[in-house]
Amino acid sequence: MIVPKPVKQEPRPGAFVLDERTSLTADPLLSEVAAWLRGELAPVAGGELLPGTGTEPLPVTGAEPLPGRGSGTITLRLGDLPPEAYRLTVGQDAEIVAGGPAGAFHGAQTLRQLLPPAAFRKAPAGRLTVAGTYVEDAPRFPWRGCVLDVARHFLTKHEVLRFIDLMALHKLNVLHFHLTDDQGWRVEIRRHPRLTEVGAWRRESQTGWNGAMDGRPHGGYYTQDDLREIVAYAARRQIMVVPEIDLPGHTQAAIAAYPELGNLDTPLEVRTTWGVGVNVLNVEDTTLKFFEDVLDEVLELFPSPYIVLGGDEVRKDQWRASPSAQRRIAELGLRDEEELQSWFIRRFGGYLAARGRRLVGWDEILEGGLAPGAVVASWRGELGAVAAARRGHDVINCSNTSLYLDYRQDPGEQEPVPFGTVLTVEDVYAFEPIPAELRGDPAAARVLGAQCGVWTELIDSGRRVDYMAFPRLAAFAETVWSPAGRDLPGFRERLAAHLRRLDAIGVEYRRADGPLPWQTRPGVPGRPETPERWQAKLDAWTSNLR
Ligand code: TNX
Repeated sequence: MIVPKPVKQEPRPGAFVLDERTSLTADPLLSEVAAWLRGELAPVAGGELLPGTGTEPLPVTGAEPLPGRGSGTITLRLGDLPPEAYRLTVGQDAEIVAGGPAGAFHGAQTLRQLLPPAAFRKAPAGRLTVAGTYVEDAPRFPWRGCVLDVARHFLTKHEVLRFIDLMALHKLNVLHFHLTDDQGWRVEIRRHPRLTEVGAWRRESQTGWNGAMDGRPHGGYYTQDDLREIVAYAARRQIMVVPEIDLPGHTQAAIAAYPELGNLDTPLEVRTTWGVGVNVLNVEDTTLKFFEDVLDEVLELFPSPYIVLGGDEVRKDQWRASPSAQRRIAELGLRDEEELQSWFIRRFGGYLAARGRRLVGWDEILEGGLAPGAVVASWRGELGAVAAARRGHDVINCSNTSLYLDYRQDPGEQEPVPFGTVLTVEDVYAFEPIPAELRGDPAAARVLGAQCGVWTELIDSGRRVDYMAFPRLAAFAETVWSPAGRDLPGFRERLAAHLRRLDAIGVEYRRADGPLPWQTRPGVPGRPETPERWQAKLDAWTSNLR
């Protein structure tokens, strides 16, 4: 009943019992994984899981091990496997053989899931037994991500760390950290302190589609120490944190802090409403330099080989009206504002490349041509993924029609204020990371994997993140980790067992049988999209990718 489903699992004789005298021995190269596993299991076992004394691991599947004798050993070993692959054998003892730390970590997560749900509590739970079993496992895709939008609604550092733990439980390995947007700037930049002094706070927030506002200030940001901690915490859990600094649109919070970055004479406030904004960066040299300063600090904080610079939903109204943008277009011999955006992104792509990093951008960066080596995060359906892969770019499939977890999970009235269309847990489970059009095409190899998205316009707290992300994130995890092909009845069974784990952790996932605590607020009508209207909108958005 492991989620995501492993490649192979079969029963074995014997049983392993976690008790206060269980020991844990690891290859020195796996000592961090061992320390992490000790940290998770020690409070439950009631012991310290000290290393065993012998250097030779105990035989795992002895002829007739006594079932449930207890005080066995957990062993983590390196073996000749790919880095993320592992083999787990459970009998009197438990042994994980892995290609590297990532594989050992995933194997350790599987071992935790094999234990009863009480293993996910933080207090001694008596003797916990695992029936003998053998698991062989490795991920289908190397990029198994989740976008976490902390710009629209701030999540405390503590909530982010908890979310990282939940991602790791599901064997996801990329946190795409959406740190900046119109509604908030969440990363401390020493050189430009007003970005957080001013840009991290807004007066109030829009609560629905009729323009209702909540009348309460909202905000917060992460200090550089917080971010270093988040990155290290994630790394220990085999998760790469990829930061996003969204440019040149989605920048009203930065412009509110430093009006000289924008195109207007009048000051702006940090944006309080949702939707694609009209305020974008200007293209002055000083603005480019400003964001190079910002990125200098961002690169220091985030060692990931990838940096996301957004590029999505850039409205061109202000550039059309701006003499300096028009001058830039003329100087560079560009055709229009679309090409100006493309130039802007290429320029920062060059900045990143010179520093050994790769640019990731949303699929709009394909418009007007893109530097080779850039990675496309395709979100408007799947056309961007197909186009990018065929043009030789690596692709991350973030299809909104399958993976946007801000969309409601049921058409019913009891759901939170709707955003977009309906996306049930079954819809997410049915997602296939390789777009249909690419099947059988060598360009399919360009699809590195996929990402689900927790966009937080209407997700205003950590509790609501739980409700929207779970259990759909578990379904997503199977689409990127488990072998191709779907088995919905099997998934339903695994999920039922998995929900007991989420219960033990204290995750407030959406329960099919209620209670549903997130009522649509009275007086805040939703704007549910009909499937037809939604499709029409998607077609319009992506017409230039066909
Ligand atoms: C589109 S994904 C956006 C986000 C919104 C999201 C809401 C992307 C590149 N742009 O800014 O939060 O839809 O579903």
